[in-house]
Amino acid sequence: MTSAPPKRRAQRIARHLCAAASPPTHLDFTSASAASVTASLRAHGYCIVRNVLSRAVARETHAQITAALDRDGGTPRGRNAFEGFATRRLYALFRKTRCFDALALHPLTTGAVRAVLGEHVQLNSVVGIEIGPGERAQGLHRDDAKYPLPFTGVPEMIVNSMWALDDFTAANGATVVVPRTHKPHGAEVVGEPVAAVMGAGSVMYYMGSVLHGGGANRSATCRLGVILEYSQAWLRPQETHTLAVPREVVRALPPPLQALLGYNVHPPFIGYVDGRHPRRLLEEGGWRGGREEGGVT
Ligand SMILES: O=C(O)CCC(=O)C(=O)O
Repeated sequence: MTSAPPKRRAQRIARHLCAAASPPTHLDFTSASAASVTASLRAHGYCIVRNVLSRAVARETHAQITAALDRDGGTPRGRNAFEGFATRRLYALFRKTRCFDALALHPLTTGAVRAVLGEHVQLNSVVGIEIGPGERAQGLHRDDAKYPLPFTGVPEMIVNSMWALDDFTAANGATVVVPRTHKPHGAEVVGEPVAAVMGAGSVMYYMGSVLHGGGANRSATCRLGVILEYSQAWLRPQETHTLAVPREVVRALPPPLQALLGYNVHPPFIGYVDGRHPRRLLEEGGWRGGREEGGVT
């Protein structure tokens, strides 16, 4: 038996060492932590955490999102190839259902999001996505490309999470992601796309700068998932939650969720309303209350 030429052997060993040192792309919820998700996100641009929700909770959540999609005559399909002509999208999700209130504050998510983006974050887009049979693959894109900012020299602005409420398979439209196309790697690194195959109740976290897209649905059934996209609180969010979700609904939500929905101030004063902290709008008589010194209160 002849051994491989030294250069090829060295390359093989380097690849092996690299893989051994690299954090796993897939974690189990029972052993995952915000730190392990963050390490995987930084290394690969994405990370799948299995079984964040039990099958029973995933089923119940699926039923509630589907009910919201079907309400009021039903949500129409997409208007363009990006939304998907065979896809239904549930926008203004926090006006239409309460089933993601606690999940938006899940400590695994908020821990990883804040580790990447910093303390001051908000919900950017929140969308239920039901990809129907026959849907074509969505174009690969970067979530942060919606902002007219250069790829380099700007910090990571978005961390997204895709909550699978059906089993995601390569046939039914599992999200497709291209590993290691996130910052600081950049456009020059073109890897092989992989399908984010995962069971219902699992979550894929992914950087706003990683290439990805909804997969083609070649199966006979729909694929339902919900994206909770978080961003730096200094950005204008994709959906204007302060208008999409009525104030009387927001008043009943936990304060950390109110903050994620836009009732926050990014230091020193981005987001004030008439010079006051926007959470004052949610307080009984708060708007007319005293005017504290030293910042937006
Ligand atoms: O539905 C998916 O799997 C991903 C959708 C997506 O990336 C988007 O609509 O921006």
